[in-house]
Amino acid sequence: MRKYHWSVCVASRSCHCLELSVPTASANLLSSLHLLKAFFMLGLRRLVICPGSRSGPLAVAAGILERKCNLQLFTCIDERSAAFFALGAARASGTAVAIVTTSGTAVANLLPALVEADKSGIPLLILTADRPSSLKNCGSNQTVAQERFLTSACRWLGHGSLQGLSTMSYCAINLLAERAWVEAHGIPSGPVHLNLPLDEPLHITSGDLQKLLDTYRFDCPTKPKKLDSVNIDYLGCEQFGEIPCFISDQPGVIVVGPWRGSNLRYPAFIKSIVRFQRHTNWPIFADPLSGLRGCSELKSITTYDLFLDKIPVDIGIRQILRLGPMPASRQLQQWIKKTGGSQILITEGDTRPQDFLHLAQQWSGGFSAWCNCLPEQFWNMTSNSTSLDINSWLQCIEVKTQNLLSQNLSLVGAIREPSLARILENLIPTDWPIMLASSSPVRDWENFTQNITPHTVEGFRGSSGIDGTLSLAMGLTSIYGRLVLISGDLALLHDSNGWLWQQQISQLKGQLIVLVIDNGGGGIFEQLKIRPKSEGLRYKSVMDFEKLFTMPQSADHRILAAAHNISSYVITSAENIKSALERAYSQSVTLLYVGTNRFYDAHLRQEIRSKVVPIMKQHLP
Ligand SMILES: Cc1ncc(C[n+]2csc(CCOP(=O)(O)OP(=O)(O)O)c2C)c(N)n1
Ligand SMILES: [Mg+2]
Repeated sequence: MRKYHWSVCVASRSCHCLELSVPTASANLLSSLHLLKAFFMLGLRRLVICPGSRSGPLAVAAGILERKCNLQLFTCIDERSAAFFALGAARASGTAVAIVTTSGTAVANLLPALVEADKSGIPLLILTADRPSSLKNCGSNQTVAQERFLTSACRWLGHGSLQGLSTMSYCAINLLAERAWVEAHGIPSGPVHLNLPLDEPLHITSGDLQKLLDTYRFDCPTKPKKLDSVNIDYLGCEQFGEIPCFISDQPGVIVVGPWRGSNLRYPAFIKSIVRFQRHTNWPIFADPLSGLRGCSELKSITTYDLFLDKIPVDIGIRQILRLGPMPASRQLQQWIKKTGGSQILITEGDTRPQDFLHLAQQWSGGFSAWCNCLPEQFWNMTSNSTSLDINSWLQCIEVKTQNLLSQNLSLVGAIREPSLARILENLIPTDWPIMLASSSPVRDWENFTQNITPHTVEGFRGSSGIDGTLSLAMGLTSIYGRLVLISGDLALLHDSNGWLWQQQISQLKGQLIVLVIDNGGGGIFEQLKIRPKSEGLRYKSVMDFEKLFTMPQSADHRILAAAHNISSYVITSAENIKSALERAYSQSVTLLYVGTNRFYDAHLRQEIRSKVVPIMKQHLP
């Protein structure tokens, strides 16, 4: 076989340098190295490798960049978990994390995390190795239509030369990398898939690798190259069309959903909302994932899900400013629908339709930009006094409902799920970010917390899957350094492979506390209307609710954790929570196990809702 003169080609920046050359293992490695280096120059700092032979050149190239340029390299045998981990890390860092996989079903396993990344606007870079076109569609092993698997979730699909990456010029590789990076960090950000055919021979000998390492020139940039087309910190008024405006100084309300913008723009968002509320006196209904709860400069209403269905339809609200996606609360959704009025929905650059109620005029240029673009006369207008009255009235209900919660959610004795949210909120230090798994943990936090502490609260509700929970938490921990995950038993079990990350998190000196609420299956389903009213045998003949919905599992979370060398503590009463947390603060990855009764806790939630009724009667406007 003809030897490939890689050293000559490395020096050359010609677009034709490598065309028509015979592929060799060295050429595959050099092309892979060039591609990853191009991403590194654009700002890539973290990469997850899943094992495979076809992706070998990319893996070796990543290993070289780890040694030479401090690329942070993670490894994972399970592609689904790898993608969720990368998603968590990308969410916390605000920059794309790359995932390298081999061909075949490895690629299909990435889809769940990409669906979430797409919906919640988180950048990811998927690099999948494939066979060259000569081996496609002819029965070759592990060769599938992987270039199309991720289509529905990706901002952009690109590919290397169908003859193999090594046949591409460095110039073409640079262009491919730039395009992928720009598309992933566009507005909204999201996943990008590069399918990369690699021809054989794939694997360089250790002797050739040594030669390459001796001669290859590394220039690791400390600052990423700035691309004009990646402009994630600024949204302007112009490119999103006419600015919608409220027509008068009528009373309104601000509804804030989970934050889906760039991390860099968040401080400006907060400033704008403080300014807007001070000016209008409109009340704010803030989702826990909005980051606004506990913010001392804002007065948020947080118990809305408990009382909105009990207030009169017309309380004088004539307009609604909706920021970002709809909060999880069903009562709030119903209330917005009934209230109608003039509604403006502002997203942070996401132009995809977000108003499933079909009531709002959507503008996608970002809230800060919207405030800055509002006409002077809006800011000169004095606030409508009715707004102040409505706000004070709602604040009064908020205080009364919070008092009711304090009276009814015991902080001692047997642990009840709604109380747990309130206890944890007060015990977890504010420098420990919290991730709430989908299902009851996120809803209990929304409804039953006191919201006087400014925690960073994460949740992945783009598609509200219970999959990938533990891997997402591990990914967040890799950036934040510490995290408390609050998860249901099924959600944790769904992603039990996520425990495999503990070794790498420990090496990073990261700390993760996983608090699992084991209520013997999907407690959320207890709220379904189809749930038989009693557990009596009578209903068994109608329907086996446990078998069809809640699906309790017999696996023991503590034994699973122990198999991964993770210590666990069983919390048996509310008084134990503090000491269990304190023990966990000094460890790397810990499981705290809380057993609850989903049947009783579903009743407790209902009971609290019914106790809100008299409060509302006393405080009708
Ligand atoms: C991937 C995925 N599969 C199924 C569902 C539907 N689902 C929503 S909540 C839930 C049960 C969650 O149970 P658990 O984690 O124990 O939390 P709990 O409801 O008990 O609070 C299921 C299966 C989902 N959201 N995502
Ligand atoms: Mg459960």
